[in-house]
Amino acid sequence: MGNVDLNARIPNNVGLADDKRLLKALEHWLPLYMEWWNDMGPAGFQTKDIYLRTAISVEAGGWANFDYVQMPDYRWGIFLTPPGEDRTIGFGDHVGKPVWQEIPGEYRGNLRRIIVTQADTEPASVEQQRFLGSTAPSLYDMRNLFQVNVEEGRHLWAMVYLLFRFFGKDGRDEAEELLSRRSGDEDKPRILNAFNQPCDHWLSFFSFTHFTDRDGKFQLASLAESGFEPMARTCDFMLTEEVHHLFVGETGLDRIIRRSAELTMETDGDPKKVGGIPLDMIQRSINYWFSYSLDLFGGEISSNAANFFGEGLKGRFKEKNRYEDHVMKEGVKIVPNVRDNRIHDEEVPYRNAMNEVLRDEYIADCDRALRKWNRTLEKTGIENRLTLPSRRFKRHQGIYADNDFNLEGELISKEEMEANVTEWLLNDEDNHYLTSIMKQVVEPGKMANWIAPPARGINSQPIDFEYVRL
Ligand code: BYC
Ligand code: FE
Ligand code: FE
Repeated sequence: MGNVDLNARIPNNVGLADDKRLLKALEHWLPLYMEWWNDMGPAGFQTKDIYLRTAISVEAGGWANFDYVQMPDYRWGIFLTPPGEDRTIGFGDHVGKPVWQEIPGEYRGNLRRIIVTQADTEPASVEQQRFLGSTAPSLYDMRNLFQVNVEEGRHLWAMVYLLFRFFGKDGRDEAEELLSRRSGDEDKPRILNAFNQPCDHWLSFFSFTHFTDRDGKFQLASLAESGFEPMARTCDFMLTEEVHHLFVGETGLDRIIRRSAELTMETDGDPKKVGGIPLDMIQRSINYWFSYSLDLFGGEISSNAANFFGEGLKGRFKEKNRYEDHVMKEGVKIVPNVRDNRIHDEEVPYRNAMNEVLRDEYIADCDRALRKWNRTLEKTGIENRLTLPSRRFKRHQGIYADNDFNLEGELISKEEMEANVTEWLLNDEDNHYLTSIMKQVVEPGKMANWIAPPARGINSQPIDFEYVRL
């Protein structure tokens, strides 16, 4: 364990070579995965050389190698971070006992459900982003898109490894199902709602990688606390890749915001005249993807969440470092809820409010990024500012889903929502306009007019480096 076998057909540091049955099962799944990748992965660029990073080690400083790779030749591998020093369960009813190397029988169902849900999001996002290569605003951005795509593919491998290794026939069946569901499909949709929404232009792509991949950061971080050590260590390594996805989203939006502010001023408030993106459209995209991403944390009041915590399967964000009481059998959390058509504070047993505890952390992180974008706006001299909508706005899951709320989180009527929804959320007209301005830019270093250049290139390369050889 620990040493990375890079020459294996499936690169790994889990000793696959010594487990012939597992190796055989995964080698059987590999061509099915490749078939899915060819059908549903990035359309049109599979035979191009892309400047990609590949995981080659699990050491913090030296895990990545950068080189030109054709995507189907990407080395999708299975990497677990080495175990930490403290190998005891960090929270819940079993706190202090040794971590599990095998699955406790009574938690098999819940673990399977968590792993399958996590796994399902990875190929879903690749499907959602499938056609974006052909409208990339620069080679730099195109490369980043494909980097995210191959790594989401690897995240699927990370979860499928757990399914094959620990769930026998059920795991094999789930692994096949993961390749047969399709984002947005009426009959076989992906499991979670945000992963069935269209992402057909780059404003949505950057909003998605900012807001939706950020759910991934928080979910993976809570799973990295798990008492089931193989899952914890897999999720821990996934987080190292996630950093780049979040960077792509946050800086991508920042670059659009900067450019939109410049164009707004140059055109006396109508950046559409020169193919730019109006700031209110960016705000609608933020509202849209933020509210869908809030849904991904599950219900505010959830017995599932209480069980996952009590059983030691899913902790809080940075459970070990940030909290003192790791059992939380007592205590409540105040959750505003609707009763008699008014919002009242409700006391919820703390464990049942675990989804909301994690959502709080997520919102704080989104707020931090928002402040940064507003500093960008400030620097351009424009007066406009961006905001995050209330956590109650336009929810499809949880206790707020049955009512309508405005951006400030106040209860409103259905009619009021209907009258305002095109002003508040990315709408058909926006999507139509956005797809119309997005034309592929392929000259190294050049950017589409609607986005500012990045501050620097990838892996110390210049911005005009040939990130994709077309
Ligand atoms: N859409 O008790 P509740 C990522 C269902 S993203 C549809 O409120 P729970 C990535 C729920 O399944 C990270 N259905 O929620 C990002 C349940 O259904 P059943 C993904 C939903 O279970 C970008 C019912 O509602 N990882 O990695 O406490 C690119 C009541 O459930 C939704 C994980 O999610 C929804 N949004 O929490 C690539 C981690 N929300 O049983 C990758 C694993 C809830 O009534 N998952 N439902 O049929 C979990 O920990 C939990 O399943 C959830 C839900 C937090 C998602
Ligand atoms: Fe992922
Ligand atoms: Fe991601």
